[in-house]
Amino acid sequence: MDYGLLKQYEPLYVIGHKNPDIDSVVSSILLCNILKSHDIECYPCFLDNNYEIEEQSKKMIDDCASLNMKILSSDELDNLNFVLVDHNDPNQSIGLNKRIVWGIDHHPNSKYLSNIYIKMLSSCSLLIFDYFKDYEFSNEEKFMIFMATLDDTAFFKKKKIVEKDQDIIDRLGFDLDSEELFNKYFILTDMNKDLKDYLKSPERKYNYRNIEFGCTLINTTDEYEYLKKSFIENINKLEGNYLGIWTNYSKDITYTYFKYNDEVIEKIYDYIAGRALDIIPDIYKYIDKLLDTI
Ligand SMILES: [Mn+2]
Repeated sequence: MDYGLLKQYEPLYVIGHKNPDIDSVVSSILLCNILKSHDIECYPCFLDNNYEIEEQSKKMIDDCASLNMKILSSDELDNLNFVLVDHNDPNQSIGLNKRIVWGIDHHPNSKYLSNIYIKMLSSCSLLIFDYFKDYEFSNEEKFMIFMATLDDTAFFKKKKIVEKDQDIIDRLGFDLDSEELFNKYFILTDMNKDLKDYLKSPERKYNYRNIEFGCTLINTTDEYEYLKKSFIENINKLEGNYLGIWTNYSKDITYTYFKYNDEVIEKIYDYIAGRALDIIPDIYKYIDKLLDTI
């Protein structure tokens, strides 16, 4: 890490993605703590719109971190120097053509930026913990990382990802019952709400090789399995491309429906699949195949 180079761009504004989750929040706090320990002026920040923290993350943040984010207004972004955490597509935060000095992320590469360090670990917080080996993380910081990793891995239920990172997670030193924490914090999707409303306002938007698609996640149980059919029908009716993800936590199965050019492709994972680390890479591969065979 070239701290001298980063110092030339201070003050740095460290920012996660829109609709931030605990991983975006914790990653920006941690990275600022680390950079400050190298005498670099920096601030964890949010934008003044679309930075409402997700409900489940809010509960978890309350129990592990103190929020002290700088709020930036959308019209002052052009003159600031940014560091991105927990995303590598600037469309998911400050927009294109801003001054992005560096970044660290655990999502598949959107290929918008070349100066972002990307490695596909369970959470960006965990990646920061593993990457900055010369920094002495406090117990509070380690607990924040543990909580962010719990959230990003559906409380370690995304087994494929977690197994790969088990050694790093163990180094945090928390031997807590993840099932108990799942029951305490995990919020299933409210199925009393109209599914169409969830689809109409996708929580995340992707743009890969000029193919744009919104994405909605439904986290539910056997009780609402009967609604899956209408979920798929509604995806069919949407305009444009779309990725619908339906996870059944009674059976630990994830169903994905990718609508592209008026066709819906179903892919079923016989485990709880992670959006960032299992599903999106498969979608990107699918898009690559489509575009490269034309
Ligand atoms: Mn994350």
